[in-house]
Amino acid sequence: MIDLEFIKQAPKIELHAHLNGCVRKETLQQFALEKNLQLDFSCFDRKDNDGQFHVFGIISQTIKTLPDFRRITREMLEDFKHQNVIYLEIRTTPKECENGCFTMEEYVNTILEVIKDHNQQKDQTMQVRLLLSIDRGRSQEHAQKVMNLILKMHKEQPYIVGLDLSGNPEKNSFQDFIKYFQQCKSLNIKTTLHAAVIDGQKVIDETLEMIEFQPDRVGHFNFFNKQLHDRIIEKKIPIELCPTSNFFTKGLKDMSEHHFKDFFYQGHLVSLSTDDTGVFDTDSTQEHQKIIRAFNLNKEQFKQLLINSSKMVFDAQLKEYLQQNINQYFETQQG
Ligand code: 6MZ
Repeated sequence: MIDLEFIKQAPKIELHAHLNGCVRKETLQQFALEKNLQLDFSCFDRKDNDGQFHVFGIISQTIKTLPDFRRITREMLEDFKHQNVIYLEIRTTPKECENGCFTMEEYVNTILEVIKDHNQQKDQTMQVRLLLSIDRGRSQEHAQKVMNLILKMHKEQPYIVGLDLSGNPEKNSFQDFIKYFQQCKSLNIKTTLHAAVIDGQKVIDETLEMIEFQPDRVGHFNFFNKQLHDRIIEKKIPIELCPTSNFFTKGLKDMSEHHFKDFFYQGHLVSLSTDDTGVFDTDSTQEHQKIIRAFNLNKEQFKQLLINSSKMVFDAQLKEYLQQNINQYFETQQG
């Protein structure tokens, strides 16, 4: 049995974490108090899909200014570093202030400044990269603005490494946004898509289209039939699993039902991430612990899982560094 401290100390990789979903609950409550907002935080106790999207409503009403965004980014980095994460990809939907007090570019630059300060510290053990998200629940106009931003920024900002499709899966469809992802592909900008988050025939059809598009990774992949399962393996598209989030979305009774088992043992690349530490009250250690416990993984399998995650990172230059760290940890700790 692998103990919790061994999992905590292990060099971990986090590939699927939404900035605003990772806000600390205390920080959110403090912001609400400072802004005199009377908000009902009880939806934090409901982890189902509806509950999650209520929480995001509260979050977006509460975290509003550039100093707020700066603070939550700083705290997010501290929290992941505290879990011995050595590579973190943050994703966020670019925001702008309704009355023009800041632009989307200023929003992204604020987050990038925190990331740069962090990455460039001497002897920094955790490297952070940024993905921009298109929110499928929002307009084409919004998506186009995100696209313009990534086109403008990705060359001079090497910490921006990809484009994500997220947001409420009931809204719109992949086809509404595919052109942006095709454009990224043609420019060698990495792509990841929230796929098969919820159940239903419409989602199955959409997921098939996503797989045929061949993004660099997909997120969640909660609901699939044999055709989708076999096709994603055939196409070798790695999956960002988020055990706690997936557990609630799928309504599982026990983590041993998690679809980790349908991919990991076949050698298909999967990684374990938090999705939204604030919403799901979790961290990278707990996500790994839950799967290790549920499937009784041994150290060799845990190491394989981390090595597989390192193969999925969007900043390819760091792969070797990450693998060295993982190998070294398991060599020195094997006992
Ligand atoms: C889909 C999700 C999500 O972008 O404001 N988000 N979208 N599925 C999920 N889980 C199953 N968890 C988070 O961070 C918050 C936003 O991330 C997306 C939602 O659009 C949410 O509003 P940012 O930093």
